[in-house]
Amino acid sequence: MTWVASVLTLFPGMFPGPLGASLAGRALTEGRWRLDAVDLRDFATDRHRSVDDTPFGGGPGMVLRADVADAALASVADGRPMLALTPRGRPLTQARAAHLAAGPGVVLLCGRYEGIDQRVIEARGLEEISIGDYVLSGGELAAMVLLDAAVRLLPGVMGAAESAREESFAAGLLEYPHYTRPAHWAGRAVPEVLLSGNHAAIAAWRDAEARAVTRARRPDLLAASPVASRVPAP
Ligand code: 9D3
Repeated sequence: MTWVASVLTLFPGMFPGPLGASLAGRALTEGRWRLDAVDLRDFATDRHRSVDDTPFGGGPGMVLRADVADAALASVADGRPMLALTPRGRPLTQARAAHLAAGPGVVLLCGRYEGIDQRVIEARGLEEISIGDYVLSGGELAAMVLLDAAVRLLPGVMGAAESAREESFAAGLLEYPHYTRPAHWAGRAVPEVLLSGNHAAIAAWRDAEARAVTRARRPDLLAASPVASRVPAP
């Protein structure tokens, strides 16, 4: 019943790390989810406790051994979805995070080295997930990103008002710009419409700003979203 995340890693000391602070950390303290960091090295079998080896076929770097990863996965497998954080995975999406949050939890295998032996990925049916097109030094920070995205969606973690507002924003536009006091700062004024008290005008201005920033920065979102591409009423 409690949502459980098991993270298989060579650096269990990295967890909970930043997840221990803020929203996810409070939820962890409140028992809304559990985090279980598992040391891959505990599943090594030789006297040097090796977890990696050189790639068959040659090439740079080292590969996480299938037998070690498999034994670690077997130690936690209980029907939860099993994912591997790797740079060659499908990009993480809000929809995937929401789907995982709706289930019993996750088992996350963190990549390190050049990669993970393909046979354990196939044998365990691991779903490979990336968090974007940039190079990290391992899967641990990516696992934390995935967990943060999922845990905030667990029942009782976000406030109800916040959740509802977010659902209405799932439409797929970037947000309009925000302003607070002071109304004048460093020679810069807040856009006048925001001080007008005219709520219809404010809503129209925010909508136009959201479309403009989305068109400039993320035209892909405009193309994908039915709401985003709708022409506003005159
Ligand atoms: C040139 C070969 N590199 C692939 C891009 C090798 C390589 C680099 C970095 C292999 C592993 C890693 C470590 N990265 C991750 O484990 C990782 C990751 C990432 O680097 N970017 C985005 N998402 C992720 S999820 C795991």
